[in-house]
Amino acid sequence: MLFKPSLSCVLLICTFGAVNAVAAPVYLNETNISVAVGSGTSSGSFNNTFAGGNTINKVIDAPSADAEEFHNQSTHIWFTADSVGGGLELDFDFGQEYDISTLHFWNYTGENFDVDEIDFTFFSASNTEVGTLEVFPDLGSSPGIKAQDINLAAPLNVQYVTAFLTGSNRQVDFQNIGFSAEVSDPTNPGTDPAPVSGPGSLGLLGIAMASLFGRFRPHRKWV
Ligand SMILES: [Ca+2]
Ligand SMILES: [Ca+2]
Repeated sequence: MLFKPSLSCVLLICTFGAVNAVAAPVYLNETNISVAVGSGTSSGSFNNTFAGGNTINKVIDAPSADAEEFHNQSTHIWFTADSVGGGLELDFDFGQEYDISTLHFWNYTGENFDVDEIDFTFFSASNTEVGTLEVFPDLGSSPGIKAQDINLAAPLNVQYVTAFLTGSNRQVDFQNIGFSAEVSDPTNPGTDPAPVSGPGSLGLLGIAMASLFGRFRPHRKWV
């Protein structure tokens, strides 16, 4: 027996596919976001950070979350605050709203220079503050520095991120900051749990399947 699924059934299955197609996190780096030194940066010195024509873009130049970097003047950022509590502010613009899931941080390998704390502030596309987080990263791996992956309980719908990096001894030295994130669902106000890949989309599939099989129920003839 041949069954013809209804149009609504086909549409629902397509919707399920589309919802899940946008669910894969992407790695954000210099190809899809921008970064600048923020005005909240304390008085201090950038040492050799910008020597040889280097720019702050080297904080987002890792080609992937798994990339390895070696510590040299072309790869790292080194800031020394004038006083304890001072630090470096970085302002990220994602270009559109994302739901961040993971922070990737390539720290310096020794306690005398590494980053000890990162204070994040998150903003929506309308530049409204939507949350803050404190992160205390580990020392970087040695000799090749690979990222520590930190699950970030960031708010949804984030376009702008401010990161304030400090060292307990005024030294702030690291290689890269990266984020893995999904493009936000434009219909989600940003205050609800993440809507993708969950019971909601499975529910749509369930409705579709019910619609499909509902059409195949044999017609019983009551006599
Ligand atoms: Ca770098
Ligand atoms: Ca330190």
